[in-house]
Parts: sequence; C-alpha cells; structure tokens
Amino acid sequence: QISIRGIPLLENVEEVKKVFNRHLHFTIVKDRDVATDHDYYESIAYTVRDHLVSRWIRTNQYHFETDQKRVYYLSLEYHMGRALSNCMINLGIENSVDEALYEMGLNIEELEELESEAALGNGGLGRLAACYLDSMATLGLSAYGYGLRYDYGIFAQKIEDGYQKEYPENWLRYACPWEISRPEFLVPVQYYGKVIDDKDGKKKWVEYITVHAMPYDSPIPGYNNNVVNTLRLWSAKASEKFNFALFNSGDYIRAVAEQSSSEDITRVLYPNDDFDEGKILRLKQEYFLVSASVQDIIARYKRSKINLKADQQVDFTNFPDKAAIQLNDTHPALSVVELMRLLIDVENLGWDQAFDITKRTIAFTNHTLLPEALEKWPIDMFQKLLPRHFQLITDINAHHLDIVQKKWPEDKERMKRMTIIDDEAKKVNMGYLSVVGSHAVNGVAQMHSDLLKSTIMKDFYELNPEKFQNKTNGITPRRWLLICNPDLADLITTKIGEGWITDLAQLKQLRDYVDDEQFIRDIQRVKFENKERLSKFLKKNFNVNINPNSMFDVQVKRLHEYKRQLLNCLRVITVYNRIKANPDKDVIQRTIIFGGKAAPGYKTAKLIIKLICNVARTVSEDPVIGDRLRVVFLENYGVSLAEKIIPAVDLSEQISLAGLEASGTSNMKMMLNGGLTIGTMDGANVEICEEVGKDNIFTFGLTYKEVDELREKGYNAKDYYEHNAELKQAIEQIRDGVFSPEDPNLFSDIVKSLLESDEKFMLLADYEEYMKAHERVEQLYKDGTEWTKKCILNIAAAGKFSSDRAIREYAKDIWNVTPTDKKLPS
Ligand code: 26V
Repeated sequence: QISIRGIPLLENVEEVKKVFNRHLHFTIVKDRDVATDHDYYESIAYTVRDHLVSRWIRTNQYHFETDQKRVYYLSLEYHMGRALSNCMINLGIENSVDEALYEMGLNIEELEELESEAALGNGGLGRLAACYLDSMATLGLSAYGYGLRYDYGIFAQKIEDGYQKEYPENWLRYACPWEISRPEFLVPVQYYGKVIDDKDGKKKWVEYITVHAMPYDSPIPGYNNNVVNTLRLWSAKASEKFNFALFNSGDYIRAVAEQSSSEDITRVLYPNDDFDEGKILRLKQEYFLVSASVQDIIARYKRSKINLKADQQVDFTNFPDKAAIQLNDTHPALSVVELMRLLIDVENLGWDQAFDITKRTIAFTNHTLLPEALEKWPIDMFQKLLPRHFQLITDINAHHLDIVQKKWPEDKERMKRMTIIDDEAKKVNMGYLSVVGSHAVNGVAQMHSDLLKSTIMKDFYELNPEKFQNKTNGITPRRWLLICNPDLADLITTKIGEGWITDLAQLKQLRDYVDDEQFIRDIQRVKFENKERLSKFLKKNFNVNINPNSMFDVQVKRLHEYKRQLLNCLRVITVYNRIKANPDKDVIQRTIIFGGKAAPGYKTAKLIIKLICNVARTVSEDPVIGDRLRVVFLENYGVSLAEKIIPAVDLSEQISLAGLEASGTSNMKMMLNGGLTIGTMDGANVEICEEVGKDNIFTFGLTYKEVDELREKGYNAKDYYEHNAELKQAIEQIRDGVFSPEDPNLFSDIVKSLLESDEKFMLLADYEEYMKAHERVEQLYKDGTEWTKKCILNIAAAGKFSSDRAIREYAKDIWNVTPTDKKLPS
C-alpha cells in the first residue's frame, strides 16, 4: 500500500482491530452475527474518536495554560459534511484503519457512505465556515466555532417528474458519534418581558421567559499537528420552570406541549439562502445562538488564567486582547448588543467602556450585496421579543448618528440613510448595526469588497474607511483535494512532495511539469478514472447513465436567478439545435451536469429545475443526438455529492451576472481539481483569472462596469432576442412547449421574464458571448494535450485559494493572533 505520509502502518493495525471489536461489543452491544453495516460504521467512528479525545483534551489544557487570544467564529450555518475520513486523514491513521478493516473483511469506503452528513448549511456561507474551522485548527489557533444544532439540516431534495420535492433530513436518527453533550454548561436564554428602572437607576429586564441552551461539542482536528479544536452547537431545551403557572392550574398537557414548542427554536435550518423573510422564529434562532455563545465566551474569559486570582473583581479591560468574535454575515449581529447588555447590566461596566470593548472584540464579514438578503427586522417584532436589546440599539444609534452629524453637520439626507433604526420603514438594519459595532468589516473577494465600499456601505466607508478590508475566500485543501481526489493528490505529491497540503502555494512548482509528457498522461488518466468512478456512482445510486469519455461540463451550486442556470439551459438548447440542424458535423461529446437546491418557496428557481429536467428528457429521447449530448440534473447536491463530482469536472461553469456573486467557492474547488473555468468577471473569478492568466480561463460577458452602464442606459431584452436567431429559436421552443408537450404553457413565466426589459440578471445580454466562449472551449478540448496543460496550469495557480491563506489574513489583519506550525505532543 502506498502512503504519501509515510505513516507506520502495521504497528497500529492490531490496535485498531482491538479497539474496533471492543466498541462493537461494549458501545454498540452487538456481536458479528447480528451487527449491521451501520453498527460497523459506528464502531469504526468510535475507534477513530478514541484517537482524538486525548488530543482534544490536551488542546484545551494547552490553550488554558498559554492563555493566548481566542478566536470565536459565530455562524448560523456549518455545512460540515462527513467527519470520518476527515478525522482519519488529519490524524494520519487512514492507512492503518483501512488495513485493519480490510483484514476484518470490511470496506472502509462503503462504511464511510453510511455516515449521515451534518448538512447544517445552505450553500457557500455554511461551507466556508466549515473550511475555516479546518484551517484554524491546522494553523494552531485557539479557535471555537459556535452554531446551532438543528434537528433537521438542509432538506433532502428529490426530483420527482422533474420537480423538486423537499423531504426532512433527520441526520440525528442514529446517535452521532462525533458530538458530546455538555449539560454542565447549560446556558439560559431569555425572551420577551419588559424593562424597568431599578432602584439604583439601572435598567432591569424582567418577566422574561427562559429557554435553555444545551451545548454539543464536536472535535475539529487540525492536519497532522495534534490540535483538536471545538465546534460548539447549541440545542434548545425547555426550562424546567417553564410555565409553572400552567402546571399549577392543572393544565399539565398544555404545559408540556408548550415546553416542546420552546424546543422548536433549534428544530430546523431556514432553507432559503439570500432571502430575508423576517420570521420571528428566525430572530429567536439568531438570538439563541448569540446569547448562549456570548455568555459562554464571557464565562470562559472569567475562568481563564488572567482572571483566576481569587476574590478579585474581573477586569474586562483586557477582554478584546483575549477574545475575537467574527460574525459570519449579519445573522449573529445581535452579538453587538448582547455583549453590550452583559457588560452593562450584568458586569456593571459603563456604557462608553462597554461600547469600546464591544467594537474592539467584534468583526463582521459580509457575504452578499443582494438587497433581498440584507436582514432588517420589523421594529415591533424586535422590541417585543428583545425589549432590552432594542433600548441598547437605540442608544448605539444615537451615539452613531451623533458622530455622523459632527462630521457632516448639514447633511440631513446622509443621517437618514445611515440610521440603524429606520423609523419610516419601521425596521432595524442589521448590516448597519454590524458595521457600527465592529472594528473591521470585510467582503469575501476583492471585487465584492470594493463594491461594498462603493454601494451598500458607501456612507459607512466614508465615515470609517479604516474599518474596511478584503478577505478573499478559500477552501481547505485537505477535504477538497487530499481526501476527495486521492489519486491526484498522490500524483502531485510524487512530483513536488507533500508540502502543498499545508502550504498550497507550493502547487506552483507543478508549472515545471507542464510539458512533461508522462505527467500530462498521468493527469489525464487520473481525471478519466475520476469520471469513470462518478459515472459508476451515478449509475448505481440514481440510475443515470453518463459516458466518461465525454467532457463533463458542470454547474453545481444553489439554484438562484443571479447564478443564471437558465443561461446555461439556453446554451444547452442551442447546442441541441445545432446538432439537430447539422447531424453530420463532428462535435465533441458533452455531458452537461446540473445540481443544486432551490429554496422551497422560490417558485422561479423551482421552475428552472423543471425546465432543465425537461430539456434533459427531450435531449435523451431524441435519437438524432446519440451520445453527443447528455444533460443531467443531479438530485440532492451537497458536500458529500460535491466530493464525488468535483474531482471529475472538466469544465466549471461560473456564469453569474457580474457584480452579484460575492465570491463563489465551487469555482476554487474545481480549479484545484484541474477543471477549467468558463466564467464571467465576477466574485473570485476575477482573481482566478489573475492567478492563472487569461489564456488559461474562458472569460466572457459584461463586466460590472458595463452592467452598470447598461442598466443606466436601459437594458432591452428584446433587442438581443430579435438580433440573434439561435437565441430566438431557443426561447420560442420553450414558449411553444417543445420541452413540455403535455403542458405547452408550463414555462410561460420564464419566457415572459426573460423578455422583460428590466430582467434583473440580463441573461440575454451575455448569451452570445457565452456561446462564443463555449466554442473556444470546444476547440481546445479537441486537443487533449493542450487542454491538459491548461488543467495543470490551473492546479498550479490554485494556491491562493486555500482557506489557510485566508485564515492567515484574518489572523493578522483582524484578530491579531499568530498562527503556528508547532505540533502539540501526540
Ligand atoms: C441570507 C439569509 C437571509 C435570512 C434567511 C436565511 C439566510 C441565509 C443566508 C443568507 C445569505 C447567504 C449569503 C451567502 O451564502 N453568500 C455566499 O457566501 C459565499 C461565501 O462567502 C460566497 O462564496 C458566495 O458567493 C455568496 O453568495
């Protein structure tokens, strides 16, 4: 067996077997006559966990002893994916485990598939949080993730008759071996009630109801450094005292029912990304995370070394030197106010000092410019649920507007624009609160950060230019290369060593091999084998047939109009028409793969899925097409499916309208795995282009500036429609029911919106250039060697997009903590 990390192998195999058998017996309580595959999965998971726990405990001890500044990442979403292979790789025990299971007649890969994935996120934002936890542990930071332990993560998507159907995903049906509940750290969270003036002139929040937050900790192992950090997820538990009155009045059943309703707070992840519904349950979730986490953070500070001197009043002056809180979008923005409340009402600090400490502790990352995604809470709802917090926001706003007024005394309009509490719209603006309550604000790609400063946060940038930064996103090279594409990882390692695993910039050494014929062939072989593996998987699990000899042209991401899956669909229809019109022409074989979930309430997005599925059907039923074109929509795209698709990608579709995709991260994953990008100058595509050079990427379409000018001048969809015969034909076919003969008007809304002059995503404006870019793709693909050389150059240029690089930048520019490559003792 080849090991790229030179782990002593057989030494541990016997031990793995022993521990495995012990767990099967003592933990699972089964023998091999009755054990199921799932029991075996659990036994091996507990076995791996055993290797982890002493490192986990020691990491905590070490962080207590050194008392370095702690980083707290607060996020409503963590799209973790499966833990087993990640833990094995990071601990360096995958070879021994593999071998031990093999000797016992079990297959590790099959068992891995039985782990239900922790899909506690929607899309890019939640996956980014997971990548960052991995990098923070790998860089030896004393870092904690805080989030919610939803009973139900993102829904399971089924495609039935071409329509998306949502099903609950009960990921906790079997006990989860990776989490440990910590009832001793239960935290009370309060809602409702009112605020009174206390005797000593202080504000007092009274008559609230209490829900308890139960922490569940999961281990976050660093790569090969014996660090194991913690992700703490809170679960709602009814307070025992909850509605005592009902119990006493004899209404026992109702009292118990109400208890369970307070536990609804962490029942389910909100499945819309980029749409703020303003629902009270969501506000309760946000406060639940924030209040439990900030209380926990303060409690840890009080228990920390500098505060252990007995009988001494805890001094909060040093708090910002000991804790950094990063807000993953505005979702945990209430942290600003909760920290203020705890410092003032509980710890008795003065307002000015509390605000100073709060600002120096908190920093904020924005992930979207889409207006419908920016969180604004109705004042009434907010005030009723969190009366004390509303007062504090009022104070913060007054303080903030005072500063604005001093800087621009005459500018009444600016004051109106910049108010956190909008009395006209009757809304609290969480984005503005986050900026005002933070010392640093960042976007997630250079272009996005620039747009933040020139659009939605312009006034705030002018007020505090020093706060604004860029932190281009990154992905973890462990999950997104080493684990998901082991053959490519091995091949790279044979050329440049294994340093790239923790220093991805080293991939640039691969440039030396761009003309190496053997290397080119090896890269081609690995890609082909990955495509074969994906094809087999799809055949087995979805009964989908695809041909590994065709080009895999892939757009997998959340379904959203701005991401323009519909533009891709128009292109597919045109390719189909071209083949039909010219059946003898020699064209490359393409498999066009779509995947992604639509928010359950997002009608247009769901109709686009149906259209793609119907086009796929028409294409596959047409005998003229043969194996030149296949279109598939893959069900239930998420982290685990991504790990199978991404290594097999030839062409990565990144085609959002310029200015709308904050960064994108699937673009980075595909690049790292040797996929070439066809994309607009949007989000991180711009930086991908910079890194790899414009000859090695297929860019097309309006730039942000051109989008802006076109909008100014007036976008006229009909112009494009009338002037491009192929485009016209494709749209007419949708209109005339070519893809929906059983219901010819099924897609009329799509056709109508495409032709509207204010169609927000300007699909038709980019169609022609998109088609031309695809022709360039086709040309290049015909020359296998030239194509593969560009794949190599893309891999070699992917170093910047490591989440290790991103976390180093956060550490230096925002958190003021120092990464280390020092290993803890094992
Ligand atoms: C907003 C809301 C509004 C309230 C209801 C629930 C909810 C959930 C998510 C969001 C905003 C999500 C924003 C987001 O996911 N942005 C994506 O972030 C990625 C990581 O930075 C980035 O790569 C993507 O371009 C960006 O769309």
